[in-house]
Amino acid sequence: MGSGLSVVGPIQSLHVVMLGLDSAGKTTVLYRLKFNEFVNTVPTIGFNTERVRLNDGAARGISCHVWDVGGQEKLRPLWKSYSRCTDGIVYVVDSVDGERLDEAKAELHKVVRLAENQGAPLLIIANKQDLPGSLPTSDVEKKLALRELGPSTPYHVQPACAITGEGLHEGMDKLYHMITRRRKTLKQKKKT
Ligand SMILES: Nc1nc2c(ncn2[C@@H]2O[C@H](COP(=O)(O)OP(=O)(O)OP(=O)(O)O)[C@@H](O)[C@H]2O)c(=O)[nH]1
Ligand SMILES: [Mg+2]
Repeated sequence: MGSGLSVVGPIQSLHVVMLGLDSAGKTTVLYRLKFNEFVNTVPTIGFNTERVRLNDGAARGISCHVWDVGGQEKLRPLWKSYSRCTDGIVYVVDSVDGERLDEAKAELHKVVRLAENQGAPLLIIANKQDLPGSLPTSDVEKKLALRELGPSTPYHVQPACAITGEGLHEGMDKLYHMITRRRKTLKQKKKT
């Protein structure tokens, strides 16, 4: 399933997995990135996958294979196999649902701590910023205890609205930068 890390030279395509609790907005993000329009969703039973073309910053033109896995509790055991060998993890949270951020944190830490995912760059999408009462990114960062993940996990928290698409490509560009940096470091380590 993994793409890039074995590829030498500039990145042509990426492989990322999108996780998060049910109803966080993952599938809405996926179709917004794919079709550049709002698509009404139903809860995902299993997964959706699309190749999307990134269009912001240095990531412009890069093809990204995105796997969107259902977030209901009974489906979360699947996250492990979908996140294996991925270039990066996109973790979507509902910024209005403060009550479930503890649960979101526990599930995120479980995935990031898997041996296979060590060092995988992490993009947190603080979604639903259009709604009143949505938490700012600084609060999301604190509630998810991202600093506790340690220095080996680079991360970025992106405010976004999957309904309008605001912030999504910007966030993917940030993820692309983190992935590029990680590849360079790994290459240098190999040489020494
Ligand atoms: N207001 C608002 N609603 C959103 C946003 N993103 C998604 N939604 C709504 O949130 C609901 C859940 O969205 P989904 O994309 O199906 O959520 P999901 O994370 O894929 O959920 P599962 O498939 O169950 O894991 C839908 O009614 C979406 O229209 C957003 O940025 N703002
Ligand atoms: Mg879904």
